Formats: sequence, structure tokens, C-alpha cells
Amino acid sequence: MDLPRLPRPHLPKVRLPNVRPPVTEESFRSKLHEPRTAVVIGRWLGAALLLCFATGLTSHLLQNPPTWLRDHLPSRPANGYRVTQGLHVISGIAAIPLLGAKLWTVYPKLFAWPPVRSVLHALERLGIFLLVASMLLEVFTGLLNTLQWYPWPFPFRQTHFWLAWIALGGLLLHLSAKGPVIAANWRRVHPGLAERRGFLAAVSAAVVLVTLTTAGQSVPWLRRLDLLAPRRPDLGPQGLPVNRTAAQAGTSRPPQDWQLRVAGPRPYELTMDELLAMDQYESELPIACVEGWSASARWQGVRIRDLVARAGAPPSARLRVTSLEADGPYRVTEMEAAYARDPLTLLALRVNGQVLDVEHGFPARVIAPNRPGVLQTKWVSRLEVL
Ligand SMILES: Nc1nc2c(c(=O)[nH]1)N[C@H]1C(S)=C(S)[C@@H](COP(=O)(O)O)O[C@H]1N2
Ligand SMILES: [Mo]
Repeated sequence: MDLPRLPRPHLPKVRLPNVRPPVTEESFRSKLHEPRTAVVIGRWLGAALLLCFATGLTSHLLQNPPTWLRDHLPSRPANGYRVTQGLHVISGIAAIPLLGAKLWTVYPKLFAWPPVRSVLHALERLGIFLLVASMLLEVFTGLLNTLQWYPWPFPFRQTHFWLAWIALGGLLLHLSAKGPVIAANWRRVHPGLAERRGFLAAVSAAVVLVTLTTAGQSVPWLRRLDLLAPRRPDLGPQGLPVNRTAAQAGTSRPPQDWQLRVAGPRPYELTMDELLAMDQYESELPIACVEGWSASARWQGVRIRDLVARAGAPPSARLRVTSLEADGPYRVTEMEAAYARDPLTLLALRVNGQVLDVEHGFPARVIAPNRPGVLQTKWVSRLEVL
């Protein structure tokens, strides 16, 4: 049965101008702008980024633990932070060539025409923009931080931390949006592309090269290859690097009449001679700087737990440590109970058998296991039981 013909409504004709841009996705001819290449590099990049995220989060939590976590931070393994922070910087640096290769593989998509096909497509593109922007900023600010160069007006640590969450969110969205493409290209499709093999080999070589020439700043047996990292962990006074110098901190000449003041239920003061008359201990512990270098040394001095007990405080006590430094973000730091009672944690007076160099915190410094370098306070003047 035929439906009755309705008269056509009279609609004005809209003619879209024919504005196809001169460059579109199809203008890029390389065979490598294809999903399998993107998936293989994406897997490596994803692994590096997840490792970088997890170790970065660890560093953040150890550096300023939220109240609920404060009493659960472990002081062991003694070189835990050295390993996690070393991996953080290694995976971050490895991510740079991987990110470059990944972006090169997919960048023709920037020129897709029409630029937006639907609301969902617009959201997906916005998500990719956030992901790419936050990733690029993360590796850029992170790399510059390893050089101690802060050419921006915002605080590094908080920005680096929050951008990481944006990047993680963007990554999860991206993985779910691309789930079907990823699944379809997870396994090798036959026949393999010769160009792809060459490209992947070149990218792997770049990753291996930047890793081998920078990882030596934290991995002792790669030290001799440490050509591109900002630090050699064995160069500096007493064979250890220095981040904040005594001149910067204004502590080049500590007072002649220096005394350690300890505040607590039974407050007291000790001269250097009195400190040296106490039981002396030796701990072999690394300084592991958040900027990625680390170096181990043999530290000698008195145990913090003995100083705490002498003040009449229980082993569950937390401490506030104050430096002679006039100002600076690490003049005053707090030490959680797990570190304060750990038998390896020292108020160090000597390093590798010599009196501490003023660059390493003379007259006395904190050294504790599994702790970020920024909290290993130098030029200590006061301990306060909290
Ligand atoms: N008082 C004070 N102590 C400090 C710092 C500081 O800025 N002020 N910097 C810390 C940082 S960032 C590191 S990595 C270590 C480095 O110790 P070193 O200079 O003995 O190698 O000291 C820490 N102790
Ligand atoms: Mo540091």
C-alpha cells in the first residue's frame, strides 16, 4: 500500500562553502601513521608512565604524608627511597623519546577533517588535548627540576603532583575510548611492516641511550656512563654531591659555641664534646635526592632514639628538627616516629670517618633510612619532641 504523498516542505538551501583545508589527515604519507605502531609504542609509554606515576606518588607521600598516613610510613627498606626515586627519574626520562615517537605516529589526526564529528568526538579530542598537554608539562617540569632550574612562577611540587592526576585521568579516558583499536592491534598482524621494525628499533635505541647515559646518577654500576645527567654522585666534598650549599643557606661559619638543644618532657642541651661522649653508632645509608641522584655513605654519630629517650619521651614520639639555616623551605622539618625510633637513624657528626664538611651539615645533620633527601636536615640546631 502506498502512503499518500505529502507536499515537500520548502526549505531554503544552505550551501556550505567548500573549505577543505590544504593539509588534512590524508596528506601524511608515511606508512607508520597507523594503529599497530601507535599501540606498540603506547604500551612502552604506558608502562613507563605508570611506573613514573606510582614512584612519584610514593615520593609525595613520604615527603608530606597526610595525617592518616603519618604513623604508617615505613623506615625500611633502608634504601627504598633511593630505588623508587631513581626509578621515577629513569622512567620519566625514558618517557621523553617514547612520548615523542607516540606523538609523531598519531599527529596527522590533528588535521582530521571535519575537526569534530559529534559531541562524543569533541569530548574525546578535548580529553586527548588535556592528556598531551599535561604529559608534556610533566616531563618538561620534571626534567628541569632535575637541573634545579625553575623558570616558572608556580610552585614545582604541587603543580607536578596535580598535573600527574590530570594526566592519569586523561590516560584512563584515552585507553577506554581507544579500547577497541588497542584490542584489534594488540597482536602482530601479518605481514609485519619493515618500516615499523626499523622505527621501533630506532625508538628503542634512543630509550636505551638516554637511560644508560643518565641512570648512573642513582645506579652505582652505571656511574661511568653518567654523561648526560646533571650529577655525578661521587663528585663533591667528601665524595658526596651537595644540593643546598652552606653559602646559600648562610651557614658557612656555624657558631663556635654551638649546642644541640633538645626540647621535650626533660629538655637539655649538649655541646659537641658531650655528644661525642655518648655512644657512637655507624649507619651505611644513602642520600637520595628528589632530583634523582643518590649516593651512599657511612655516617657516624649518635642515635636519634637515644636523644629522644634522654628527653624523657616515648619511642612513639614525632620530632621537629630545626636547622641553623636562616630561611629556606627545609629549615624546619618533621620526623615521624618510625624514623625517630629506627636504630639506623642518626644525628650524624662524621661521614666516612671524617668530621662532617660544612657543606654536608657540620656541626650535625640528620640521616635516616628510606627518606627523601630534602628531609635529611643539615646544620641541625634543635630537636623538639612533638
Ligand atoms: N637545612 C637544610 N638541610 C638540607 C637541605 C636544605 O635545603 N636545608 N637540602 C636537603 C637536600 S634537598 C638534600 S638532597 C640533602 C643533600 O645532602 P648533602 O648536601 O649532604 O649531599 O640535604 C638536605 N638537607
Ligand atoms: Mo634534594
